Amino acid sequence: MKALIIVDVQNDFLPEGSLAVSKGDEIIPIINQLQKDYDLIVATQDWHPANHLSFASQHEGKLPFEQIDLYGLDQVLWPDHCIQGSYGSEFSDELDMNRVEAVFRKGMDPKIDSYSGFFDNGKRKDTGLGGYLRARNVEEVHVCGLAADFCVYFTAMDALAVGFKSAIISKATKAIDKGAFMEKKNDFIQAGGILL
Ligand code: VGL
Ligand code: ZN
Repeated sequence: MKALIIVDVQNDFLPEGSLAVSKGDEIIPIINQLQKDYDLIVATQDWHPANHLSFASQHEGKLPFEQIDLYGLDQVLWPDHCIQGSYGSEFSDELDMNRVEAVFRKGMDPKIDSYSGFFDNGKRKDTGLGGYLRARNVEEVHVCGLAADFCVYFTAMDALAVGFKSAIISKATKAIDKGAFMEKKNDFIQAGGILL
C-alpha cells in the first residue's frame, strides 16, 4: 500500500495567512489531482494553543524568525499561527478532504514544537501516525503540502526513520526558505529518501 500524506495545507500557511508560504496556494489543485493515485490519504494539521512557546509573541523582546533555545532544542520563533479553532488553523476550502481518512494533529504541547507528523521535535511523543500506517499495510509514503523546508521535510525524514519508503513530491510542496530546502533535500536523499 502507498499512502499520500498531506501536510498542513491550512489557511495560515497560504497567501494572506500569518505564516504565508509564497505561492503555497498553487499546490492545492495539484494535490487534489494527485489524490486519485493513492490507496490511502491522511493529513496533518498544525494545532497550537495560543500560548505556544514557538510563537515570538511569548518571548519578550523577540521577533519572528529569531532563533532561541527552547528546553534544550533549537527553536525558530514564528508569528502566531494555526491557533486551535481559528480560521488560520482550518484546512483550505480549496483542498479536497473527502478521501482523507484521518487527520493527525500536532504542536499542542506549548513547551515543544512539532514539525513532523510522526513525533514532536524532541521525539518524546508519537502521534500514532506510524502505527496507523502500519496497521493499514502501508509500505511507502509520499509527502506533499507545506512547508517544504519544515513540516514536509521532517515528516518525510521520520517516515524513513520508522521504516517506510519515503518520497517528497516536489511539484506539490513550497518552501518558506528555498535555499534551506535545497540543502535539506540533499540530506533527505542521503538518508535514502526519494524526490519525485
Ligand atoms: C510549520 C513552522 C511552524 C510547517 C509549522 O507546517 O511547516 N512551519 N509550524
Ligand atoms: Zn506551527
